[in-house]
Amino acid sequence: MDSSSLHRRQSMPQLNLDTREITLKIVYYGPALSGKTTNLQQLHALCENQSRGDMVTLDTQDDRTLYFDFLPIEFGVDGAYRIKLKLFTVPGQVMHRATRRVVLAGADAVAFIADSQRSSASANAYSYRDLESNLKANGIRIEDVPQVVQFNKRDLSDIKPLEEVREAWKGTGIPTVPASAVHGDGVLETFRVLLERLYQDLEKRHSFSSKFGIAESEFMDGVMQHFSSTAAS
Ligand SMILES: Nc1nc2c(ncn2[C@@H]2O[C@H](COP(=O)(O)OP(=O)(O)OP(=O)(O)O)[C@@H](O)[C@H]2O)c(=O)[nH]1
Ligand SMILES: [Mg+2]
Repeated sequence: MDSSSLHRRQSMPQLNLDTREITLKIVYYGPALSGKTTNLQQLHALCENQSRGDMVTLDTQDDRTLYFDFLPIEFGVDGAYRIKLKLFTVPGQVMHRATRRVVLAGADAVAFIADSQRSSASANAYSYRDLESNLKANGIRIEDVPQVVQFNKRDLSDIKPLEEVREAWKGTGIPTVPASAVHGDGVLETFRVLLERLYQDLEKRHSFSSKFGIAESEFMDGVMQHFSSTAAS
């Protein structure tokens, strides 16, 4: 592969002007047991019924993802266009590297779910390097992908202080969001921050607002209105 192809994103987001359909693939990546599946389950619970499809989980053993989870979300905005979001999780266990690469292919944005516990620092770092090398194998530079880093499991003890987390990521320009996904905290915020990044990327690469006539605030409101901030009981 020549270096110029590395500078381009391998696959384009599906922006169909004729049908006015926007299909975006979002992948939740991170080390084993960091809470990726939990994030998708919570988003499923927070999304209104008529916009969400069934969450598909393929496949599990002792609650560990073996292949991936998939959550489709789809809705129209102002009767003018449709947004289809395809949310995936990768399996975090080290041995599933090849599966992660396949699931990652064509991702328009990545939410990296880190485990805040101090004991997980090296697993987080390993997984982020694994993300970088899997993107590279797909012809994509990690700095070209819209990202958010979630520091999950803030409810546990012996976690990295947020100042330390923020300091460590400051230089990258990638936003960090604290979360306790199992309690639903920070899940929607992570998703929102990632979508903002994704919109800005679409704007930069595809002049999104002039093609589709959608400003960032309209896009964000259009998406977020389909989610409630607390899960219905
Ligand atoms: N205490 C605590 N536990 C959490 C939190 N989020 C997830 N968990 C738990 O952590 C375990 C693993 O969560 P999963 O969502 O299955 O993790 P995963 O990242 O999908 O793991 P793999 O599929 O193996 O990659 C489960 O028992 C969750 O309930 C959290 O914020 N706090
Ligand atoms: Mg999982």
